[in-house]
Amino acid sequence: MKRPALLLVRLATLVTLAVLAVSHPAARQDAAAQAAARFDVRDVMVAARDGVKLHTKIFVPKGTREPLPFIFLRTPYGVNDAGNGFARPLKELAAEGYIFVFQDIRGRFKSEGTFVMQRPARAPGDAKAIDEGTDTYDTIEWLLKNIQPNNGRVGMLGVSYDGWTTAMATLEPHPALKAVSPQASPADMWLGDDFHHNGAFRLSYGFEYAAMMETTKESTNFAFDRYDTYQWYLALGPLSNVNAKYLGGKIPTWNDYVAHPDYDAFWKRQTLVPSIRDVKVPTLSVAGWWDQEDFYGPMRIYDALEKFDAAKHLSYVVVGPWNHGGWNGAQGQTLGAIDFGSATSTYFREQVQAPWFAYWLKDKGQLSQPEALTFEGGTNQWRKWNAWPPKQDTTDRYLYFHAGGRLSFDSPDATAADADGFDSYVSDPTHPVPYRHRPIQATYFPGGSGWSTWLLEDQRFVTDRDDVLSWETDPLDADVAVAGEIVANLFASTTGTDSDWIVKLIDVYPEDLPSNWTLAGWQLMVSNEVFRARYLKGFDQPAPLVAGQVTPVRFSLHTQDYCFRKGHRIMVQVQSSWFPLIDRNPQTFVPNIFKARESDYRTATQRIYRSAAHPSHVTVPVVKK
Ligand code: PG9
Repeated sequence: MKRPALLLVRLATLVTLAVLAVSHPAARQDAAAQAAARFDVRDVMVAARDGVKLHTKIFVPKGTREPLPFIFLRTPYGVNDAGNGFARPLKELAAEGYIFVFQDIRGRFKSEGTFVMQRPARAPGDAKAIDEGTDTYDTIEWLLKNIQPNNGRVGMLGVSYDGWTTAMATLEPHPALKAVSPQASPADMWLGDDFHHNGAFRLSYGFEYAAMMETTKESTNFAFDRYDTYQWYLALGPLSNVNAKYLGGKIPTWNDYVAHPDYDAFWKRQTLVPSIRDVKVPTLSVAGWWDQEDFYGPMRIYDALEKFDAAKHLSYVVVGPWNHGGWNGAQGQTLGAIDFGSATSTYFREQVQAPWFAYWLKDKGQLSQPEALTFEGGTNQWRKWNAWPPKQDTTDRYLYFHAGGRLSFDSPDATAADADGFDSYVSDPTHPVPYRHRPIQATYFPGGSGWSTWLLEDQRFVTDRDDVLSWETDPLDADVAVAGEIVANLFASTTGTDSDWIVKLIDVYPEDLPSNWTLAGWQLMVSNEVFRARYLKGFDQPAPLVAGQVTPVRFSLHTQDYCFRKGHRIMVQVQSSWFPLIDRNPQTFVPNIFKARESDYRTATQRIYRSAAHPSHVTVPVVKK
């Protein structure tokens, strides 16, 4: 049954798009007028090889005589307001002098053709097929011939979807593509980016994004009938109600989630990782430590490129204290409640991104980019590494769980108090743990949403719940800096036959913090991840768990560069729901959770073992002094 209040309305999307930094209408007009004064603007339809025409906006600096390179962005979010980006985030690049080109990708806004969510790369040797790479190639070919004066070189950059179109352009690149910066680009939508993490479905994002992108050719936000979407998603019941009540089978991406619950050929074809077979274009990968959408992707792309980069040295990575696309924000000194001590975004745009493109596209300056440039939270400083994760500079240490909520580097057999061996909680799918404090506004709620900074929220809002376990160290008597991959190693059991395990590594600020009382006792998530246990045998082999059996569950909490300061504590939390970020696990094995019935959702008693035989712990790469 359709409820009238749930009509879909058209709203300007608030998706992080590099070119849409100025959002107030008056400011937008101003920015457009300024752009018109500085550039000759052309709106053209560029034909791709199959005849489909792509809407393209071109900005040539007025009075240009010297041949300039192109900076090219391709987006599904609409290029009409593209000129706004010259105020920021493209300010530094505009000051350097480029011809800017913005294009609506196939099937979106004013471009012809059919939109396919992350259209897979064409198969090797399939010369007749098209993909985002061929559309880019064809456009570059057209630009070189038709837009003057150009110097024959092209650079590409973009955040998220636009980062992904950038990465796709490098698989079979046009020879004129001389430098790229894919930023927060997803790499694998099932393993770790927007739609799933380790097989756990990212319900709120997966639903809202698919509806936004595929309801109309432009962006249309789903209209919830309530402000707190936690309630809406809980009232939704099983996932089969999405099509039955709201989407009516009309949103292709939702239908793909339902048809492909496991890591099958569909998702394996969509990931771009296996298509990375060389570093063909100098690449600056960019990511944010607190990216609420795509952190896995940029790091995975960097890893994949590194396999081919030993001799070439064309691939670099930068990771800062940012959320999704945060390096395009005004200053980047603060994120949520946390102050990182300096204008990290300005620094990136002025000192890293602008010199990167000037070097490759204009032969200007020296390339002083370190292999990996990462921001160490806690001490709030940029660090340079000759590999990421660092290979020789760290030692793996193990933070073990103990009785009484204690966490320490001592293994459990050292303490008699660990004899009882486990901590336990009841996970109830009718009362899931919220992933951020309620009310949980829609992801792109036009009146502002906590979505963009939820990863930095104070975790005290769930610490006292009976279904969240916490272990914490004593106050540290010296700084503990970690740099590299953090790994959760649980020994867990459930009375159910399927389960989600969520592990969070947390920096607990001191209670006594006269320098900033608002942060006293703050529990800041440093790393986190979820694992859907039906995939313990393999992501393409879902299998029931044996109820009551102690099972090792090991998964990456990703890399970090973070210093837990003296006087702070380190905390680990474990829970089995994170709602509605992640859909509820029925806790009863069913072949396809998208088709589960309400009666499949059952309460389960969870145990996390912390005995000598089953020493649950988190591995942290501690920086050598
Ligand atoms: N995170 C968004 C996205 C990228 C690619 C596919 C689906 C979603 C974005 O911000 O563009």
